[in-house]
Amino acid sequence: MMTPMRYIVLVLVIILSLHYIMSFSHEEYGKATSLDRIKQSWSGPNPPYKGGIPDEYYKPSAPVDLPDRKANATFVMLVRNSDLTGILGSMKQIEDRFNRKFQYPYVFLNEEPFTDEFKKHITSLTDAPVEFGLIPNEDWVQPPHIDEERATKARQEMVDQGVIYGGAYRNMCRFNSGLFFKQELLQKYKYYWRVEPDIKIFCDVDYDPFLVMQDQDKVYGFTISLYEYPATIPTLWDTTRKFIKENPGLMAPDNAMGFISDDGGETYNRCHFWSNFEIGSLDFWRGEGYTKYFDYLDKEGGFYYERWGDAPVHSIGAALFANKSQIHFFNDIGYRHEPFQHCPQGDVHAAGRCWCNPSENFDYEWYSCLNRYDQMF
Ligand SMILES: Nc1nc2c(ncn2[C@@H]2O[C@H](COP(=O)(O)OP(=O)(O)OP(=O)(O)O)[C@@H](O)[C@H]2O)c(=O)[nH]1
Ligand SMILES: *[C@@H]1O[C@H](CO)[C@@H](O)[C@H](O)[C@H]1NC(C)=O
Ligand SMILES: *[C@@H]1O[C@H](CO)[C@@H](O)[C@H](O)[C@H]1NC(C)=O
Ligand SMILES: [Mg+2]
Repeated sequence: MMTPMRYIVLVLVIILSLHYIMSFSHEEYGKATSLDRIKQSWSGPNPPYKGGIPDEYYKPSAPVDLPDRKANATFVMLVRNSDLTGILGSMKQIEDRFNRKFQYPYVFLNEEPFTDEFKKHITSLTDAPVEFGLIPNEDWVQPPHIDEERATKARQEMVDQGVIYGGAYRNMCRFNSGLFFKQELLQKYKYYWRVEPDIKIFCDVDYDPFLVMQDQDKVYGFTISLYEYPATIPTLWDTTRKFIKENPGLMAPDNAMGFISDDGGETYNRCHFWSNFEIGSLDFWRGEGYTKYFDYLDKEGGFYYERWGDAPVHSIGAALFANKSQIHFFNDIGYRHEPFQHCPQGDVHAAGRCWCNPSENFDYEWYSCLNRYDQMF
């Protein structure tokens, strides 16, 4: 005997099955179901948006007039699948303020495979090429020469001192310091723009910063600089000094030592470029000076025995192995990564149609290093 409840369930199952079968077998029926509409909205290239309003109300975008000349460059985003919302926000701003007109490609990197959902949302934001890369395990995890017992103890000591971030953060810092530019998908590029989740781009970027780098032989560009927490880098400078002594001749003749040291290299003043924003040369990191420097630091183990960040490591690398004129302050790029922002001042503000408050600007706050950069010139 069938109870009334079982009868209802049976009828429901039949209706749902029919619906499911019809949605595949009958095209028109399938289009009417919401599941299918979502699926269609995800398949690029992206058609112009039409929301069921009569055509006369739409103003179609003019076709993009691509520049005659482009640099050999890409955006780079290291993110987790869980960073999707944050990176979509960043990417949308990059597209609207800059890349809609320039169409530079994107490279996404992750130590885990990106999900299909992640890829569909990301590719729907741009018409530029997007590639998704999986970081090889050996480029991500703690290398075998690290003494785990010593590393665990160091992590615990830092937690006790209230210095946060655990093991995964250390992998990320090491990867960003010395391994991102070695990834397969980046080999075909010379310049990169690093973008993190949840940033803000305040102004229109109507020119091509990559071409500025390329044409003017720049190797590193920044918007914000500041002091590093001493607890994360107790031996970084001693290690750097040892490296310099053992490798004379690698330093650039007109280097930016003045930015990182107030006494000609005796001590590190802890100034660094904030590396969540970087427009830089991949070939510079791949060059002899920085390659040897990173390998030396990596062997020393401070990424794990302390918490060396990619910001001071990149900054010291750029300051030592590049001429100071090759390090560029992107004053006209209004930028925020919590909790600091660079908001262009004066004429630059209006010219870029910036939406930040000019009085909220980190440039010459007491914790900023921009004045030291200025003083070199
Ligand atoms: N794939 C992957 N990306 C990571 C991981 N940890 C951090 N990232 C990315 O690395 C970059 C820096 O990480 P954040 O957590 O933003 O570090 P932070 O900027 O020092 O700290 P916040 O102030 O929290 O932003 C961001 O682009 C993150 O999305 C990780 O474990 N896996
Ligand atoms: C772009 O730069 C990379 C790295 O230097 C190089 O291997 C590649 O040949 C360059 N591509 C073009 C089109 O110039
Ligand atoms: C720095 O400038 C000098 C000339 O002043 C030049 O010989 C050298 O190649 C430059 N260094 C780099 C890294 O471009
Ligand atoms: Mg961040």
